[in-house]
Amino acid sequence: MKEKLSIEEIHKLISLMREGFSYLSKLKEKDPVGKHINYFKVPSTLSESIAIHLLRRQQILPALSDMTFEHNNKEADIVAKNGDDIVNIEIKATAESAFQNLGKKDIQADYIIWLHFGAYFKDVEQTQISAYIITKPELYFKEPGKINLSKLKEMVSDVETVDIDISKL
Ligand SMILES: [Ca+2]
Repeated sequence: MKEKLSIEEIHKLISLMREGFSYLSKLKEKDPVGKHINYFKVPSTLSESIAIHLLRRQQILPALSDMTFEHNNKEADIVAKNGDDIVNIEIKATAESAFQNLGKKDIQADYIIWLHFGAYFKDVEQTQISAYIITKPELYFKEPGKINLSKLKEMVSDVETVDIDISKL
């Protein structure tokens, strides 16, 4: 099982990410060729750890409040259980370039939780991120493929959005 993060470790990793973004921003401005440097991806350990804390506190998917949540790397990123009831949850994360690959496993999951950080790592004043929750993604997506946030909102008209204040985690 993958190692996951405590709340304290989440905040530490976020502050390292912000340091990294700030350094890369400086390099990007230092010389015109700097613009070709890419920012880091959101580490999946970070997004999955944030998601499991939010699920356990019922800040997202409160309908699953009688279930326990575990990290898993076989069936889905997070598996919720209550007796024989099993719910598979896939976690996606994006920063500003809001592209994601939807795989077969994502489409077949019971839920996708998409954490959108936007400028969160660049802008140290920003405390909020958004969680988009897609119920039964197979109803909306037939084939695996690339997707961005605006396409998601267009295809999943009833996508549920929850604002998350990371500083209150
Ligand atoms: Ca994932």
